[in-house]
Amino acid sequence: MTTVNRRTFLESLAAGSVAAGADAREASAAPDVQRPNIVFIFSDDHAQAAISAYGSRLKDTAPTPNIDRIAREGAIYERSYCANSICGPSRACILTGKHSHKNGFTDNEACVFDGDQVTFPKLLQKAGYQTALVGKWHLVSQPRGFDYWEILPGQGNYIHPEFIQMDGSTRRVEGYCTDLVTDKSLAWLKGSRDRNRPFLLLCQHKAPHRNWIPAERHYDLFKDVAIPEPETLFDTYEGRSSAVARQKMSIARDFNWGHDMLLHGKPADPRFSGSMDNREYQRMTPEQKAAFDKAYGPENEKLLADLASGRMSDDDVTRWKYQRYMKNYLRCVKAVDENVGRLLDYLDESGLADNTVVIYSADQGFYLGEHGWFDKRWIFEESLSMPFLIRWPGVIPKGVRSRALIQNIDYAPTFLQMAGAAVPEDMQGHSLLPVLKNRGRAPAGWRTGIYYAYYGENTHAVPMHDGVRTDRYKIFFLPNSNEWQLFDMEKDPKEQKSVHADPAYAAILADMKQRYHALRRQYDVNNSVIPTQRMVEEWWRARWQQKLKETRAGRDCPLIFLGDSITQGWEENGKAVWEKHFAPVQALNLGFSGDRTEHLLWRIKYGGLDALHPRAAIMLIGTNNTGHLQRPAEETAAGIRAVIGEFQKQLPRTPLVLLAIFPRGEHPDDPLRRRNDEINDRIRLLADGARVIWMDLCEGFLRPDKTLSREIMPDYLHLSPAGYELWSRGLEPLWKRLGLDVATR
Ligand code: SGN
Ligand code: CA
Repeated sequence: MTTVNRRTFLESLAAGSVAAGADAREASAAPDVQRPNIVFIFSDDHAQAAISAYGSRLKDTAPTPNIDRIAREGAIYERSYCANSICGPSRACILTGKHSHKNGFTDNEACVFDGDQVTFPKLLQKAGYQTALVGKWHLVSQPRGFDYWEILPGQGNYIHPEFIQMDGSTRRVEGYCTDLVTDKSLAWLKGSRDRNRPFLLLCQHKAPHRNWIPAERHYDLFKDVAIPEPETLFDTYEGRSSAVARQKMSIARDFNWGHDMLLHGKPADPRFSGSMDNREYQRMTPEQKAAFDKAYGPENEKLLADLASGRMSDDDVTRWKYQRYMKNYLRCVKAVDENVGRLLDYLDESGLADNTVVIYSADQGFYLGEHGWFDKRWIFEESLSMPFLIRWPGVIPKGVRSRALIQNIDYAPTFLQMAGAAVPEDMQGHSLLPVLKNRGRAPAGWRTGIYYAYYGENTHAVPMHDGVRTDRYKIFFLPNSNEWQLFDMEKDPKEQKSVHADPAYAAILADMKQRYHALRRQYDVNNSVIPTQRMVEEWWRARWQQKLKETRAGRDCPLIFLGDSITQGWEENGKAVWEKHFAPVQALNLGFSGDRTEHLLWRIKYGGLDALHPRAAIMLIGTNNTGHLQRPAEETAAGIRAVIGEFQKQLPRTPLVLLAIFPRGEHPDDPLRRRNDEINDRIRLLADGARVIWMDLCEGFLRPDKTLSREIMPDYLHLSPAGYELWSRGLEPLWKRLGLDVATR
């Protein structure tokens, strides 16, 4: 066993020799190595612009001296980005060092973090670190890899929050969340931990997350101050995809009277919407409520009077909302900053500071009125960016400002390398050590672009998109509308105009598309295999909820049909045939128009199908992978393989009838028809004749010369009533085999 003292350990880090592999394992096995402690202070929705060290328009109004101290005594990263700009996904990226499609936590609405995965806390624990987690977690499953944890349930509360304990019980604690998370972190630091071993502490605040409830001591902060507005508060959304205008995160349109604006009662003015109350107020004691009302009451009264007088224009109302929002947000930040100070002070007093790496970060950025928005999700700069400030005495010199492109998937490998532990090969991020020890300058060979993917949610109606940010440009793709967007960040830092169609940018566009595809290849992104929902589309969400209700009712349903619009069409052109053959056996139609393999995959994963105990399922999927985005056959075939895998996971005893994708296009040499043929050639191999039964009905729809007729497929894709009759007949041989009592002709 080698013994390494702190100096040699740091020197070896600086020389880059402590990395993955034998050295690292040896080092981590040594009990007396002075490996650094890691204190990771992590807040929720804290935008770079609300940290004064970043130097934004708010820096003088709302300084953050304690957070800034980390930058002053260490480094601040200006090009620090997340991989997916929402809570759970960002946290999963951090824990695993992998993009969302690899760690499986793509969205906040359905995903549960798979705790069996390799995470950096588990590996640090194995390497001898004591590990602790306090505060917001938001990954649904219980934390693993921690010697001690105490977490907020879900989003948690600001006022007298509950904490879930390691034994699964929940305890309500009196006080203000940001203070309590720090109290508990300090208690652990001061408590019974082994002083001879290094530690990892994740101190994770709820603040400054919506609905922005300050600590009582900060109610009057910024009272008579006008918070500077961003230039784009009244963005008109011209020059960009129409999806940018359609989101529901607008200060003007989407704030609740109670929940966000902290007023009581119901708004009489139509420019205030949303009926959600301020539930944090309801958690307060009578004394706290009185203090709250005393602080906010007069301003509220004035607003009501001004609204009633008719004096306020729409823009005045938006400005008022902006001020109310920002003051509360910045008050929450103030408490975070004070609590960062408390932790830093303790590190000083206890003598731990010298050998402790301190990082301040947040799960994503946030819109502080830019584009007229609150919230995040978009690849635009304010929410793509994450704060990243780091202090590491002896390794990082003071006052470094870095413009290297870094990302949250880098944190896990960085922490592992700091601890001298091996970095698993399948982690997709890169250790930041070579950047940290190079005064923040990107060393040769460092990445020149980051990959980003947001998978779409119902909340705030931001559609799925993915893209790449390089030093100068940003490109992204919106699959729902099949649109590219391109921004020149140097000429248009506020991202006001997409130049994707500007001939002057043709070469840049081509280059950025190439980078986009290259990074997707590098990270192994095949959207056909990534479970994806379409909640942003209202009709899809309504159909999903309706079908989920039917499934959950657990009715006797021997037969289900899984697919896209061709399957959904049993409710339209196929209705007569369905009524005759399938309605009598209580079959269930789970066809969703426009679905691709990734959507069906998501529906099977989260659809509760096991409640139905079906005797068989008939699946037709894939033609939209071909039609919408001309995906390569092998990607779609992999998607179908994934769907089958998920189906078998959910319904291990139900045979799945896999239909060859129906022909499309009038002629046999139609490129999309040929693409489908190619997919069929691949997927027929997935059948085993028992659990997966292959059925190719294609010939039945074709004329002898292999052309399609308009009588069968009026648009050469969807079936006519006669087409559904043919489909039903084609299935007839199955019924006996599957023991189903479907009426035949
Ligand atoms: C809640 C908020 C949203 C926010 C999401 C995700 N609504 O749903 O505004 O985008 O959390 O936030 S609220 O009515 O509950 O305030 S995240 O930080 O967890 O990603
Ligand atoms: Ca968040």
